[in-house]
Amino acid sequence: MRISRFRLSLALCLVLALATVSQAADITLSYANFPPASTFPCVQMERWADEVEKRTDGKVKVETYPGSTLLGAKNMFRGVQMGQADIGCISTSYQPGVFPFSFACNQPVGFTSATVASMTLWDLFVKYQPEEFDGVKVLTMFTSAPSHLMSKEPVRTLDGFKGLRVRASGTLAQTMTALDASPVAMPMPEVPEAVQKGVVTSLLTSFDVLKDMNFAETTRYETILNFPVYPFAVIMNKRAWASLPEDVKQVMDDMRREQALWTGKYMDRHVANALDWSREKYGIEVIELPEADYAEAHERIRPLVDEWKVEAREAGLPADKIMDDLKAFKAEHEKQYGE
Ligand code: 3IO
Repeated sequence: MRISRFRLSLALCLVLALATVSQAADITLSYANFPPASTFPCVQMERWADEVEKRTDGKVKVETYPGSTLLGAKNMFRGVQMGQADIGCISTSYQPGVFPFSFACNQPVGFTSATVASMTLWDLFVKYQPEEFDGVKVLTMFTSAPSHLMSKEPVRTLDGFKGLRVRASGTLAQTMTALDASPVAMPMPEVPEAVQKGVVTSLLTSFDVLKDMNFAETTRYETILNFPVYPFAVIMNKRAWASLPEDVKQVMDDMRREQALWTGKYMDRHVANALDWSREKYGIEVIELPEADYAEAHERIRPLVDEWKVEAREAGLPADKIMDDLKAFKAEHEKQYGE
């Protein structure tokens, strides 16, 4: 009796030990992100990490570093290329001139949702395999939702933009110059302090940050613009990618388009949530420009597409063809996912 009980517990120990061994991750990857954990680039990061762990049966563990704890906005690309992090998330607008291809989706082309813009960006990337990402492995791409003005003081007319000190990066900064405002470019994590100190009195991006970065408290006047989206890319160190077993690579490759779609859908839902939350908590005012002013604002930013084409051609890209494909993908995705 005593012996068999001893044997039983020994067998149990063995089973448990084996189970523990087979559950322990063989591969640990670090994933760096620049904005706070509450924001959509980090929400999609956690979703990706969880799914990869699940789909590899725990073989891969992803350690996430939100809030610039491993790499910041501006050293993200280089940091990943050098291997300081295995994976990183970049907002392509922070380095004008470095991502001429991705900037196609940063133009005023009339995206009305993050879902359509993200799928368009992804499909364009697959079709063109642009050399701006040659130094890394691209794991997914997505965009923010259309941009609007969030301001400490109400901006009710086109005239109200004159001299407005506004945070905007990439093409969004150019849109503000076109409206005679004074844009200041800076990565998202720097914006709360810049608003607090009065370096800028407003920002131009999608409404998710009203809630996720609590801008609803400081910038209570939101002017509807439907200006361009910001394109993002999730990149991986090439040596880290090459070292992965084939089945793990397959899991990650299979997730690339799906993750773009998941993120776009999450973003569109979340923008609606953030607006409701901000109305309720801080009584924000959502302002519509007079129809003629709204039309003129869009008229004034339209030439930016041609400016992009010049730059894209200088970078060796077939700009007209890319724009034609962008419009075709956009129309296709609007049909599938709605405008
Ligand atoms: C963004 C960037 C970081 C966190 C949340 C965000 N929501 C929209 C954006 C896009 C943007 O303004 C930027 O700087 O990339």
